[in-house]
Amino acid sequence: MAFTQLPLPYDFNALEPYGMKAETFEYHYGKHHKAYVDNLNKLTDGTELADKSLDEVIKTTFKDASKVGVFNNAAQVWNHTFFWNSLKPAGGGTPTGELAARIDKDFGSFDKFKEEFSNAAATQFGSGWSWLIDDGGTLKVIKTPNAENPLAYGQKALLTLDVWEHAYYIDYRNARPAFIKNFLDQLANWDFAAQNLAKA
Ligand code: MN3
Repeated sequence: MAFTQLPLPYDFNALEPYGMKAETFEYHYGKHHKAYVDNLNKLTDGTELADKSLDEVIKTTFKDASKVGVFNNAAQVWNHTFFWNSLKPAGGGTPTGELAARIDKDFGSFDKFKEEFSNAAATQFGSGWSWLIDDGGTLKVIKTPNAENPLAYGQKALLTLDVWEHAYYIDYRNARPAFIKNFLDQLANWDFAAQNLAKA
Protein backbone atom coordinates (compact mmCIF):
# COMPACT_ATOMS: atom_id res chain seq x y z
CA MET A 1 0.00 0.00 0.00
CA ALA A 2 1.35 3.36 -0.96
CA PHE A 3 2.10 6.04 1.60
CA THR A 4 -0.26 9.01 1.32
CA GLN A 5 -0.10 12.71 2.07
CA LEU A 6 -2.75 13.50 4.67
CA PRO A 7 -4.85 16.60 3.99
CA LEU A 8 -3.89 19.88 5.66
CA PRO A 9 -6.06 20.36 8.77
CA TYR A 10 -7.07 23.86 7.53
CA ASP A 11 -7.31 25.77 4.23
CA PHE A 12 -4.15 27.04 2.53
CA ASN A 13 -5.14 30.63 3.42
CA ALA A 14 -6.34 29.94 6.99
CA LEU A 15 -3.16 31.21 8.63
CA GLU A 16 -2.81 34.37 6.52
CA PRO A 17 -4.14 36.60 9.35
CA TYR A 18 -1.58 34.92 11.64
CA GLY A 19 1.62 35.41 9.71
CA MET A 20 1.74 32.53 7.18
CA LYS A 21 0.67 33.10 3.58
CA ALA A 22 -1.25 30.67 1.38
CA GLU A 23 1.83 30.75 -0.89
CA THR A 24 3.84 29.15 1.93
CA PHE A 25 1.41 26.21 1.96
CA GLU A 26 1.32 26.01 -1.83
CA TYR A 27 5.07 25.37 -1.73
CA HIS A 28 5.68 23.79 1.66
CA TYR A 29 2.67 21.42 1.64
CA GLY A 30 2.02 21.26 -2.09
CA LYS A 31 5.61 20.77 -3.25
CA HIS A 32 8.06 19.97 -0.41
CA HIS A 33 5.84 17.66 1.65
CA LYS A 34 4.37 16.03 -1.47
CA ALA A 35 7.88 15.35 -2.82
CA TYR A 36 8.80 13.48 0.38
CA VAL A 37 5.69 11.28 -0.03
CA ASP A 38 6.42 10.65 -3.73
CA ASN A 39 10.09 9.86 -3.04
CA LEU A 40 9.18 7.50 -0.18
CA ASN A 41 6.82 5.62 -2.47
CA LYS A 42 9.46 5.37 -5.21
CA LEU A 43 12.09 4.14 -2.75
CA THR A 44 9.90 1.53 -1.08
CA ASP A 45 7.83 0.32 -4.04
CA GLY A 46 8.17 -3.46 -4.34
CA THR A 47 10.14 -3.81 -1.08
CA GLU A 48 8.98 -5.19 2.28
CA LEU A 49 8.96 -1.63 3.64
CA ALA A 50 6.01 -0.74 1.39
CA ASP A 51 3.66 -2.75 3.63
CA LYS A 52 4.86 -1.29 6.94
CA SER A 53 3.33 1.66 8.73
CA LEU A 54 5.09 5.01 8.40
CA ASP A 55 6.10 4.82 12.09
CA GLU A 56 7.62 1.37 11.58
CA VAL A 57 9.54 2.49 8.50
CA ILE A 58 11.02 5.41 10.46
CA LYS A 59 12.01 3.26 13.45
CA THR A 60 13.46 0.41 11.42
CA THR A 61 15.50 2.52 8.97
CA PHE A 62 16.98 5.01 11.47
CA LYS A 63 20.78 4.57 11.59
CA ASP A 64 20.67 1.98 8.79
CA ALA A 65 23.39 3.17 6.43
CA SER A 66 21.78 1.38 3.49
CA LYS A 67 18.40 3.06 4.07
CA VAL A 68 19.32 6.72 4.60
CA GLY A 69 17.13 7.92 1.74
CA VAL A 70 14.14 5.94 2.95
CA PHE A 71 14.58 7.22 6.50
CA ASN A 72 14.97 10.85 5.41
CA ASN A 73 11.85 10.83 3.24
CA ALA A 74 9.72 8.79 5.68
CA ALA A 75 10.68 10.98 8.63
CA GLN A 76 10.01 14.14 6.62
CA VAL A 77 6.55 12.83 5.68
CA TRP A 78 5.82 12.25 9.38
CA ASN A 79 7.45 15.51 10.56
CA HIS A 80 5.44 17.69 8.20
CA THR A 81 2.10 16.08 9.09
CA PHE A 82 3.01 16.65 12.74
CA PHE A 83 4.02 20.23 11.98
CA TRP A 84 0.76 21.13 10.18
CA ASN A 85 -1.07 19.95 13.29
CA SER A 86 1.24 21.95 15.53
CA LEU A 87 -0.21 25.11 13.94
CA LYS A 88 -3.73 26.51 14.13
CA PRO A 89 -5.47 29.78 13.30
CA ALA A 90 -5.49 32.05 16.37
CA GLY A 91 -3.16 29.68 18.22
CA GLY A 92 -0.32 30.64 20.50
CA GLY A 93 -1.17 31.93 23.94
CA THR A 94 -0.65 29.58 26.85
CA PRO A 95 -1.47 25.92 27.40
CA THR A 96 -3.90 24.89 30.14
CA GLY A 97 -4.56 21.97 32.46
CA GLU A 98 -2.16 19.04 32.79
CA LEU A 99 0.13 20.31 30.01
CA ALA A 100 0.50 23.72 31.66
CA ALA A 101 1.27 22.08 35.00
CA ARG A 102 3.88 19.78 33.45
CA ILE A 103 5.57 22.69 31.64
CA ASP A 104 5.74 24.67 34.90
CA LYS A 105 7.17 21.65 36.71
CA ASP A 106 9.83 20.72 34.15
CA PHE A 107 10.85 24.17 32.82
CA GLY A 108 10.11 26.37 35.85
CA SER A 109 7.57 28.51 33.99
CA PHE A 110 5.92 28.90 30.59
CA ASP A 111 8.21 31.87 29.88
CA LYS A 112 11.24 29.68 30.58
CA PHE A 113 9.86 27.06 28.21
CA LYS A 114 9.39 29.70 25.49
CA GLU A 115 12.94 30.91 25.98
CA GLU A 116 14.32 27.37 25.72
CA PHE A 117 12.18 26.48 22.69
CA SER A 118 13.07 29.74 20.89
CA ASN A 119 16.73 29.21 21.60
CA ALA A 120 16.67 25.63 20.26
CA ALA A 121 14.83 26.75 17.12
CA ALA A 122 17.19 29.67 16.53
CA THR A 123 20.41 27.73 17.12
CA GLN A 124 19.67 24.60 15.06
CA PHE A 125 22.43 25.18 12.53
CA GLY A 126 21.19 24.68 8.97
CA SER A 127 18.10 22.54 8.43
CA GLY A 128 16.12 20.86 11.18
CA TRP A 129 13.39 20.99 13.77
CA SER A 130 12.67 22.23 17.27
CA TRP A 131 10.46 20.03 19.48
CA LEU A 132 8.65 19.87 22.79
CA ILE A 133 8.82 16.23 23.84
CA ASP A 134 7.88 13.91 26.67
CA ASP A 135 11.03 11.92 27.40
CA GLY A 136 9.97 9.12 29.74
CA GLY A 137 7.83 11.40 31.90
CA THR A 138 9.91 14.58 31.71
CA LEU A 139 9.06 17.37 29.28
CA LYS A 140 12.08 18.63 27.36
CA VAL A 141 12.96 20.83 24.41
CA ILE A 142 15.21 19.30 21.77
CA LYS A 143 16.42 20.26 18.32
CA THR A 144 17.07 17.72 15.57
CA PRO A 145 19.05 18.00 12.33
CA ASN A 146 17.56 17.42 8.88
CA ALA A 147 14.83 14.73 9.12
CA GLU A 148 15.62 13.26 12.56
CA ASN A 149 12.73 13.23 15.02
CA PRO A 150 11.68 12.11 18.52
CA LEU A 151 9.93 9.03 17.12
CA ALA A 152 13.27 7.74 15.83
CA TYR A 153 14.86 8.49 19.22
CA GLY A 154 12.11 6.62 21.14
CA GLN A 155 10.62 9.81 22.59
CA LYS A 156 7.08 11.20 22.40
CA ALA A 157 6.67 14.37 20.35
CA LEU A 158 4.19 16.97 21.63
CA LEU A 159 4.75 19.99 19.35
CA THR A 160 7.20 20.97 16.63
CA LEU A 161 8.45 23.87 14.55
CA ASP A 162 10.06 23.31 11.15
CA VAL A 163 13.16 25.53 10.94
CA TRP A 164 14.29 24.49 7.47
CA GLU A 165 14.70 27.71 5.50
CA HIS A 166 11.85 26.67 3.15
CA ALA A 167 9.49 26.89 6.16
CA TYR A 168 9.87 30.64 6.61
CA TYR A 169 11.50 32.17 3.55
CA ILE A 170 8.27 33.28 1.83
CA ASP A 171 6.85 34.93 4.97
CA TYR A 172 9.98 36.04 6.81
CA ARG A 173 12.83 35.81 4.27
CA ASN A 174 15.98 35.13 6.32
CA ALA A 175 14.52 36.25 9.67
CA ARG A 176 14.18 32.93 11.47
CA PRO A 177 13.75 34.58 14.91
CA ALA A 178 10.68 36.50 13.69
CA PHE A 179 9.17 33.23 12.40
CA ILE A 180 9.82 31.56 15.77
CA LYS A 181 8.27 34.44 17.71
CA ASN A 182 5.20 34.45 15.46
CA PHE A 183 4.78 30.69 15.95
CA LEU A 184 4.72 31.05 19.73
CA ASP A 185 2.57 34.20 19.67
CA GLN A 186 -0.07 33.28 17.06
CA LEU A 187 0.14 29.70 15.79
CA ALA A 188 1.22 27.10 18.36
CA ASN A 189 -1.56 24.52 18.73
CA TRP A 190 -1.59 23.72 22.46
CA ASP A 191 -4.69 21.52 22.06
CA PHE A 192 -2.68 19.23 19.77
CA ALA A 193 0.24 19.17 22.25
CA ALA A 194 -2.16 18.30 25.11
CA GLN A 195 -3.70 15.47 23.04
CA ASN A 196 -0.24 14.05 22.36
CA LEU A 197 0.68 14.27 26.04
CA ALA A 198 -2.47 12.33 26.96
CA LYS A 199 -1.72 9.48 24.51
CA ALA A 200 -0.44 6.24 26.02
MN1 MN3 B 1 9.62 21.61 5.79
